[in-house]
Amino acid sequence: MAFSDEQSISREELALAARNHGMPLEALRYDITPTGLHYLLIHYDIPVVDSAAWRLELDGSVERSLLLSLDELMARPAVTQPVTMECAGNGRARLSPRPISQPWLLEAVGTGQWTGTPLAPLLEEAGVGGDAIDVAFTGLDRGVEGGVEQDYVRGLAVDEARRPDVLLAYALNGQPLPPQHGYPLRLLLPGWYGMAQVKWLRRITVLDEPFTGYQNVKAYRYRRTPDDDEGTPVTRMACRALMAPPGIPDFLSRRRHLNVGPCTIVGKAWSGWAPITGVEVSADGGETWAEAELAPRSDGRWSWRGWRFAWDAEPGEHELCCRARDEAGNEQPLQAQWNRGGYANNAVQRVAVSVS
Ligand SMILES: Nc1nc2c(c(=O)[nH]1)N[C@H]1C(S)=C(S)[C@@H](COP(=O)(O)O)O[C@H]1N2
Ligand SMILES: [Mo]
Repeated sequence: MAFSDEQSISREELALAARNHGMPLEALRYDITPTGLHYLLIHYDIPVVDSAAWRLELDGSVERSLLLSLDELMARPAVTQPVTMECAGNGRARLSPRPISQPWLLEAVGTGQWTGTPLAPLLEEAGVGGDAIDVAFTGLDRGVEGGVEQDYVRGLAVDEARRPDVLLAYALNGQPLPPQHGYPLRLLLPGWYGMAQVKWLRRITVLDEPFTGYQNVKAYRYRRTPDDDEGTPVTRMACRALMAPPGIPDFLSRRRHLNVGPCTIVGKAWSGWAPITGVEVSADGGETWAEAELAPRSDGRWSWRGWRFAWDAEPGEHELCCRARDEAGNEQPLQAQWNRGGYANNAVQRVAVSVS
């Protein structure tokens, strides 16, 4: 992994950032992110898929392999659930030195209304062997990464793959998956960072040995020191709150301008580890904090939770911050914690506002 100590980003990073757009933070006002506003992350190219010819293979350490068409998958029991998804690299561009990769600031998140069929009954039908350890999910996309030519493949522990809320999703917000979100089928693993949610799925292989593919063993590991080569796997989403920046932006700097007086700050909060228990807001750069009001929990466990905060904006310069905590006792740090891949930087959001 290459690094940069510079603030300015390279042309390569700009090219990645233009392909893989974020969710504009004003879209935090929607409970369900409109499809075109959901963030995007695509390692290689978006495959063009003929759904009539496409099949999903389920094979490996099973009693009987399955070969399923899209119609057959759609004829199975369907579940629709709102799921918040975040890229593990969200916040990467705020680290120093900065890992050279997709340079996300804060916007690599979205909540889709996903429809699909549960994976567990399919694994049951195939008859997963008693010595199964991992399940590999292979996409149709192929590229070169870290000098290694590869299909996009992720491995997952078989017990995690059998969770009842894991879906093979074929629709987003009531429409067939758009090409960029994985048409015709993707894995949906609620609570985990995006890399696990394999798009353009073509094959599911049950393994009786640990999966050792690039995306699990080389990429997506927390390596906290320069000489830690093994690291630990990146899995669930760290807790985070984000606010929709209040007021109006300056075109270039994005600095916010706000009128004096009462202002309602709104945002969303989520954690892949445990339900959100609170969000705090600071109007003085993190010196003092006050509790925000959480919206009723109505959308199920895997959707972000709304929150609001009544602020009386006084004239002057302010730095607004928000931070979330969850039932497992996780709380967002004030300072970023560095790791080599630039994953899971959930340091608090800071929004500079001029009030007049
Ligand atoms: N086949 C495949 N699946 C993939 C990827 C990919 O490049 N290829 N990117 C992953 C990453 S890193 C993320 S963050 C999510 C992004 O999903 P979205 O673009 O639908 O938001 O997809 C994941 N699934
Ligand atoms: Mo990602």
